[in-house]
Amino acid sequence: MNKISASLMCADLAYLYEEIKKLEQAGVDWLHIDIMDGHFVPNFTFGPDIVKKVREITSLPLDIHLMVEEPERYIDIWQPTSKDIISFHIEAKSKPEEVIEQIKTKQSRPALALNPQSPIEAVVPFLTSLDMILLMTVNPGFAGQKWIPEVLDKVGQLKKLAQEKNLAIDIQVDGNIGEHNIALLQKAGANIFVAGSASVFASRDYLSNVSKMHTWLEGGRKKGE
Ligand code: S6P
Ligand code: MG
Repeated sequence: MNKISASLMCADLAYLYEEIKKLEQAGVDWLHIDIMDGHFVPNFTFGPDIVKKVREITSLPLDIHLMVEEPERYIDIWQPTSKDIISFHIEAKSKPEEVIEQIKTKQSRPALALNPQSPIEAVVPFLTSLDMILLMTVNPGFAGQKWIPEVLDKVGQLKKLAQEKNLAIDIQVDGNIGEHNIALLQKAGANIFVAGSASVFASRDYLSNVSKMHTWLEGGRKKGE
């Protein structure tokens, strides 16, 4: 099932509560929260305390994207729910199998993220233990970049692999998702779309922007379906 995960990095952060309520009313499926450490990527965004607060004020699933070295240091800082998903990068310094177990121990859902230049082969050994693979369509760190179309092939490769192995794994794409690429990415096999400056946050009318996204997706989907 297609899902829209609205990237809070693109919201008006001075009004985070109101923004989250508007996103709920607009019918987004998940809230995407980028956590950066200034090492793995050259930027900072949200930290675990914000995640704790957001967890208190919404029942939407949280889609936590850790762009950090040593992700194991950050997973126990808040209490996720079983609907939440936590992605960490295969390129980060960590032992992926241990981090996956740590996330499962928190009763949450583990995912691995892959930078545009990293090959799909890097995540293959972990596929059966994961709920989702996040394929970056921009170099991580900043919103508002141009997508890297070569990632389209990787989406196709991953979808094929998942089908061959009979795995019902979600494929998420993150970075400059919009009208220009969403149908292509969906056709290649992606089903979770991180929505940022080129879609949900393209204007202040989130309700209309979410409806537009549904019309861009093949087969569409009305709010509430
Ligand atoms: C980028 C980050 C993303 C952005 C997302 C939305 O490092 O992982 O989640 O927030 O890409 O922004 P945009 O403008 O690319 O759609
Ligand atoms: Mg992200």
